[in-house]
Parts: sequence; C-alpha cells; structure tokens
Amino acid sequence: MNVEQLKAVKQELTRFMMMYKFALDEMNTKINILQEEFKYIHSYNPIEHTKSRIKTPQSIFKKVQKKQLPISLDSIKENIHDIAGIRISCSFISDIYKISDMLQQQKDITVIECKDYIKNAKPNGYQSLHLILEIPVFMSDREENVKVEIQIRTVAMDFWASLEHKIYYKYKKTVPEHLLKELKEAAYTAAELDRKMERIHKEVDQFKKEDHKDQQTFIFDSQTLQLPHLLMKAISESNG
Ligand code: 0O2
Repeated sequence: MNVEQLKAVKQELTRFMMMYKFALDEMNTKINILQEEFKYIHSYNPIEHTKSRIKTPQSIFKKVQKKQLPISLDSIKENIHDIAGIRISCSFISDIYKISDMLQQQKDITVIECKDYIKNAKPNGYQSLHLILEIPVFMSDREENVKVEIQIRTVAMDFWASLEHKIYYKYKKTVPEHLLKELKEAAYTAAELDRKMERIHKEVDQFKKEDHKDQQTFIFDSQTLQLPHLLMKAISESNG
C-alpha cells in the first residue's frame, strides 16, 4: 500500500469508529435521562454505575477471524454487534427489567436481540440481560443505523462475571474442575443475595409509601425539599 492508500484507509476506519462513538454517546444520554427521571419518581437511584467502551480494531479483527467473516467494513457492521458496548450495573433485579423496557419502548430504538441470561442462566452460572439495540446516528453527510450492545445486571452479577472472566483468562480457558464448581456455587449464592435484597427493598419501599411524613418532601435536583401542606392542598383542590 502506498502512503495515499494508507491515509484513505485510516480515514475510512476513523469515520467507521466515530459512528460507534456517536451511537454510544446517544445511548449514554438516553440512559442518563432515564436514570435522572427514575430518581425523581421513585426517590432512589436504580443504576449503581455504567461503563461504556468501543472495541479496539485488534479486538474487532480477532472476532472477524474467529467467526470466519468476510473482511470488510460492511460485513463487520452487519455481523459484529458489540463494537459499541455499555454495561449497566443495577441495584435490584426488577430495575434491570424496568430499564430494559424503558429503552426498548423508545421510538427511535430498534430491538435487534434480547438474551435473558437471568431467567435462563448460562450453564457456568453467568447471569445478565443482553440487548442489541439499533439507533440512528445523523452525521453531516449521511444517516446510519448503528448497533449498541447493552449488558444490564446487578452489582452481584457483575462482581461474579468479572471474577469468572479473570479466572478464565488466567487459566487460558482450561479452568480446574473444582474452581468451575465453586464458581457455579458462587453464582447461586449471588442470585440468592439478589433475591433477598429485592425482598427487603420492596418491604422498605412499601413502608415509605405509607409513611405520611415522606409524602411532605420531595427530591429535586439532588435536594430534599419540604412541601407546605397548604400549598399541596391548594394544588390538589385546583386539580379538582
Ligand atoms: P468481550 O471481550 O467481553 O467482548 P457474540 O460473540 O457477541 O456475537 P455471543 O457470545 O453469543 O455472541 O453473545 P452473548 O452470549 O450475548 O455474550 C456477549 C458478551 O457477554 C461476551 O462478549 C461477554 O462480555 C459477556 N459474556 C457472555 N458469557 C459470559 C460468561 O460466561 N462469563 C463472562 N464473564 N462474560 C460473559 P465476548 O465477545 O465474548 O467478550
């Protein structure tokens, strides 16, 4: 390849990767809006943290070879669904489904795939909800529909998955039998913890709803504000 050809390929690759960066930015904005709104309505944060990444060209190429795909940008766009990826860690299992539903219902999002490894955990114990969503990205000269992979799981599921990932790579994919067994048990314990935490959370939530004092304050812009009784009464009466 001569210098001019190299430059052209580099430019094409940059434009290709940028498309995924923009898709990631758009999706992160959507997630931030949902999170903020959810905090106002339910008075707690359903998302512990989010992490997003763009797959490196090396890692994309490795996947292309593993899947024996034709080497072209069109084929990569069509067949590799996790070039842009977001991982959302939630406090409770029910939040995972709430966030997933809220995203799936948005008009500009097309759901390409939904894999529920929470209802059907993988044989090794892995649990997570995986979505492949497509969103339009508007650039100066074109519009592209871009896929983003979203993995949504609880903090406990995430803790398990990162340990399993480390072990898997440490042992170069031949993990000793006793560790596989222990990992599976740990996945079961994590799932049990998630169920217990959810039960406790529901009970506290119910108590909060019935607590009259809690109804006289509301959280706005990260501040707890008092609601004067007379103001509430007047608004309620004017609403009929
Ligand atoms: P990486 O390096 O994390 O991106 P695909 O190969 O993506 O087209 P697949 O494998 O059927 O299709 O998709 P799936 O099952 O939705 O898994 C996608 C991603 O979920 C994986 O990406 C992992 O990040 C994660 N994952 C899936 N199974 C496991 C598991 O058993 N343990 C852990 N720790 N993570 C898992 P990649 O591309 O495999 O790797």
